[in-house]
Amino acid sequence: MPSEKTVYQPNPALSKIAYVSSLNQYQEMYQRSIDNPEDFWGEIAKQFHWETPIDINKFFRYNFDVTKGPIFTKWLDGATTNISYNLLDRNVRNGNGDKVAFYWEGNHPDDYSRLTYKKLLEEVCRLSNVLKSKGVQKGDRVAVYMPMILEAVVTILACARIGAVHSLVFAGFSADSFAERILDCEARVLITSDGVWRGEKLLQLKNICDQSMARCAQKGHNVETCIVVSHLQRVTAPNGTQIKTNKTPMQEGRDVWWHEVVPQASTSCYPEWMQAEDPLFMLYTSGSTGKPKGVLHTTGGYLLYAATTFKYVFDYHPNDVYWCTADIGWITGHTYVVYGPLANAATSVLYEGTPFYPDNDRFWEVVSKYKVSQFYTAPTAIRALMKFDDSLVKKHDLSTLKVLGSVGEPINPEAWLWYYRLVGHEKCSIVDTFWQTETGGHVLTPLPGACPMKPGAASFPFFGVQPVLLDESGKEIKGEGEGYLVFSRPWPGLMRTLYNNHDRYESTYFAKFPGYYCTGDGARRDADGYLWVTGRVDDMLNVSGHLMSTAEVESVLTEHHGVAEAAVVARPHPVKGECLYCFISTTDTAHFDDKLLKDLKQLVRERIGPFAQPDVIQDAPALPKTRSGKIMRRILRKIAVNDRDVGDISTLADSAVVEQLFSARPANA
Ligand code: 6R9
Repeated sequence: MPSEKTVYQPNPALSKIAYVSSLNQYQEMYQRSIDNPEDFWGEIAKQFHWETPIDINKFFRYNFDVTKGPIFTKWLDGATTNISYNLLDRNVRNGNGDKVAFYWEGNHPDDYSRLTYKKLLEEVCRLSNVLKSKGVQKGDRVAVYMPMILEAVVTILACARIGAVHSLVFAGFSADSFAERILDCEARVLITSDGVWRGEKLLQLKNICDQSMARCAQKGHNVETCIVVSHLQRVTAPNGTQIKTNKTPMQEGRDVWWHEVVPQASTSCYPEWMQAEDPLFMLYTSGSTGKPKGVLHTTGGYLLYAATTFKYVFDYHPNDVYWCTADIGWITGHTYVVYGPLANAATSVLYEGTPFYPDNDRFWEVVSKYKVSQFYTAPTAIRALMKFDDSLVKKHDLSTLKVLGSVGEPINPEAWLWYYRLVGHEKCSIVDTFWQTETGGHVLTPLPGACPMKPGAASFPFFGVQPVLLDESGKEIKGEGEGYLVFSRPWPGLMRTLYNNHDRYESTYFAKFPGYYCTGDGARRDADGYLWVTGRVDDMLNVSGHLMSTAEVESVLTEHHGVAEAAVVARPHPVKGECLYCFISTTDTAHFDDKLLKDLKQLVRERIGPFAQPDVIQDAPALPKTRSGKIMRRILRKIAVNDRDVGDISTLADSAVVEQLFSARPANA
C-alpha cells in the first residue's frame, strides 16, 4: 500500500488544458482569494446576471466569534438575482438553448431521454406557474420526495424561480422521517412521483407520502397540495412488463397528477428577483442530539460557490459530459447534479438506478454510452464494485474519462488505487472532495490539473477557504499534526443558519471554538501540508455516506417497550465504511430473542429509513458505565471489533461488565 510519501502526478495532457495547471498557479489564486475576496469573487460574479448590482461596500461581512455577538455571514448583500434565471435564461441567451442539459438514463437500460436548456427552461416555467396557481409565494417551503428523474430538477428550479424554498428529503427516508421534516418546515405543498424502480425493487413513493401527510394531519398540519408525477407507467419494469399506476390513490382536492396540470401551463414565467441573502433551499442533516437540522442556504453566495467549485474541481470544459451518481435528495445532488453543472452550462447524466442493475457493470456501461469525461461517486460504491471481477470494468471503453471524483467519507487507499488504475487507467486525476451539507460545496480538495495526488488525502483548501487544526484547548496546530478541523472565515457557499433555530446553529458549529466554524471532523496535516480527514470526532456515524447520530438510533431503539437502554457505536465495515453495532438492555419482562431483533430492525427502518438498519444487535444485560453513569462508548467500540486492548477501565462502576460483553458477542458479529 502507498505511504503518504507516494505521490501521483496529474496527467500532463490534463494539466495542459486545465484551468489551473500547476501547484504554483493554484497557490497564487488561493492567496488572492484570501487576501482580496471582493476582487476574487467579484470577478466571478460578473458572468452572472444581477438585477440590482453588487455594492462593493457590502460585498462580504461576517462574525464567527460568539463572544462578540450573533454569528452571521453575508455575501453580496443588497444585490438581487434569480438562480433559475442564471442557470437557464442566461444560458439560452448565450447560445446554449439547444445544448443538452441532462441525459436521463433510467433504471432499465431501455429507458432514456434528454432535455435541452431551452426545454428545461420551458418546463421550469410551466411548473412555476402551476405552483403560483396553487398559492405558493416567495419564502414558502415546498417539500419534495422524488426519485432521480428530470421532474426533480424541474421542481428544484421552479421553486428557485418563484422564490419558494425547496426542502428535498431523500426518497429512502421513511414516512416518519419525512413527516418530521414536513412538520419542521411547515410545507403546504409536496411534490413526488407515484413510485420508482431501483434495480428490481419497486418503491411506492406516493404511498409513503400519504403516510407522511396523514401523520402531519394528526399533528394538525395539513399539506394542501400534492403534485404527483406519473412515472411508473412510462418506464420498463425489471421483468420487461409495463406496470400500470391506476392503483395510486389520489385524494380529491389535494392530490393532482403532474401531467394533468403542468403541460397546460404557460412556458413563460417572469423570475422573482431575490436578495442575495434570501433563502434558496433547506436540507436536513443529522444532528448529534436527536432532531434533524434544517441547514439553510441562501441565493447569491451559493450560486457563486456552486458554479466555481464545479468549474475548477471537475475542470469542466464546454464539450465535456459530466456524471454525478449522487441522489438529488442529498447535498451532493443539489450542488453537483443541479446547481453547479447548470451554472456552467454543462451537459450531465442523470441516472435513476443502482450500480448493480441489470448487471454489476452498469456504471461503466453508462460512462461509455454517454462518453462521460468527469465521473463523481462515493467510496462505498467503489468498494462495492471492487468486489467484482476486473473484467466487468475492462470490457467497457472508459477512455473519455479525465477526472474521477470521490465524496461522502474518507476513501481508503485500496479503493483509491482501484479507482485510479482500473477505472482511470492511471491517466485520470482523482479529486477526493471533502465537504458537508453545511459547507454548500467542496472545501478541501485537490484540483485535477494542479495538485499531485496522495491516495486518501483531501489535500488542500478550495479558493476562499481557510482551514485550521485546533487541539482540545483551542490552540492552533501549525505544521504537521492532528486536531479538530475548523475554518476561520466563511466562503460564499457556507450555510447561513439552521431553519428556525439560529441558537442551535451557533451552539452546534460555533460554540466550541469561538472564532471558528467547527466541522465535527478531525484532520491531520502531513509534512507536505496535505490535509487528511480522519473522520467524525463527535457521535456521528457514516454508513455508506449517510450521516446519522448514535443518539437518533438509540432513541428509536428505546421506543420499543422491550428495550430499557440502548447504546450504539460505529463499527468499520468493508463496503459501507461504517455500520451500526447496537447494545441493548431489555426490560425485566422482555426477552432477547429473534422476534425482538426483527422488531427492532423493522422499527429503525420505519423511523429513519432502510439505510439505518443495524448490522448487529447484542444483548447487553449491563452497559459499561462510569460512576457518574456515563456510557463509555470507547469500550463498546472495542467490543464491537473484538479488540481486547480496551485500555484503562478503572473509572468504570463495574469493570466485570466488559468481560461479560466480550464473551457474549453474538455469532453474527
Ligand atoms: C458532501 C457530504 C458530511 C460528512 C463530513 C465527513 C464526511 C464527506 C468526505 C468526508 C472524508 C471526504 N465526508 N466527504 N470525509 N473525506 N472526501 O457528504 O455531506 O452528507 O453532510 O456529510 O461526511 O465526516 O463531515 P454530508
